[in-house]
Amino acid sequence: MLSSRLLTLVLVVRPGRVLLGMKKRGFGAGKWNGFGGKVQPGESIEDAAKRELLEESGLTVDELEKVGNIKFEFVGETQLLDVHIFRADAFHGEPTESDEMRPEWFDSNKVPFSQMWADDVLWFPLMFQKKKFVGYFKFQGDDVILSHTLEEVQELEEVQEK
Ligand code: 95F
Repeated sequence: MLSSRLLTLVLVVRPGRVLLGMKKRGFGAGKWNGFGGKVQPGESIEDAAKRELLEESGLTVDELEKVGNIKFEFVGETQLLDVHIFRADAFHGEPTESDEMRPEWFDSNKVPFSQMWADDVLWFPLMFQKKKFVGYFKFQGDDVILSHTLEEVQELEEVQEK
């Protein structure tokens, strides 16, 4: 029996560009990623996504588009990480470095996949095309994908938030 933990991930996109943050400490340190983190008890997933985006990048958004849901298993760990992925096409504020993240804009065709989680290269193209997707990745350590599934879907399913 594998319990799961809800996490959020937000990609801020401008025409031809994407904002990524260099994770400065903790889980995923040294990797570029979107902005996100843990959903707190009693908080909706979307509110958590907006909160973490603000805390880590200094940006606020009026609207987030749900784009994906990926469940990650790490061999030897008992918790499945259930990551809800959002895209923001508009925002307020200026990207600002936080304790957690150093933000930087990248051209969409120069995304630094070699310094990112190994799954990202597989689903960023879908995210850029505004396609919705669900997936499952089984990692061994932080860098090796043992197996995965990834499929485009018409609609993302509602989540039981508890
Ligand atoms: C991506 C991840 C992970 C992986 C780290 C934890 O916060 C949510 C995002 N996150 N993001 N793209 N891949 C393997 C670790 C679960």
